[in-house]
Amino acid sequence: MLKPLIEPFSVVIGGPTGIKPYKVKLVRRLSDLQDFFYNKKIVEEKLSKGENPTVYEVYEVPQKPVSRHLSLAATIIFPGKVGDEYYFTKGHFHEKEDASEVYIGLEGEGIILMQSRSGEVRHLKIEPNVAVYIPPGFAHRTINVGSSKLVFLAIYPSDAGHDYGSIVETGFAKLVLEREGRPVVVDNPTA
Ligand code: M6P
Ligand code: ZN
Repeated sequence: MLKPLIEPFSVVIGGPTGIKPYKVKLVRRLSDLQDFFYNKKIVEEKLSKGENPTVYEVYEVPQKPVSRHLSLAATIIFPGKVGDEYYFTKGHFHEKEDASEVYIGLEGEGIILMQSRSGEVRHLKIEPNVAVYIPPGFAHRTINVGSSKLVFLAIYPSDAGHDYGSIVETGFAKLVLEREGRPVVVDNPTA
């Protein structure tokens, strides 16, 4: 039987939301990321002073969560740090283990940290004119290592799902920290 047709559409890339139009907006503030930054003391201090900055925003055009669809999302990570650790996305494994993803850099400079279930770590640069392929089985976190916002487009199977629990439990084996004004990838002492 023929599957019902989905209407083709396009989005415009650029502007304050990364893509336009979008369907869903997510805002992740420092309080949402309390369990993810390695220096929890600094996070607590900031929050207790009433500081709760937006770390990143996601503008999505999701499709029905079935395997024949791809979803689009633009992510904007603002520049900033918690102590010496640059702002980042939570990072996730896909619930559907065979789901891959493509990131395309639009603005700013960042690092994509990838880690397999068995602890193998890879990292690649993301910046304008760079597309990064994230193979199945790698958790992925994006870190803004620049002084302006980092914007990237993500394209992923709509039924990929997000598993954040494993990241909270074990942490990424590497951290991206500022040392003498430059980003360095170091071992995570708490992982
Ligand atoms: C990209 C995609 C989204 C993801 C977002 C933020 O746009 O990978 O699926 O939600 O980045 O990343 P996270 O969900 O790890 O916070
Ligand atoms: Zn993903």
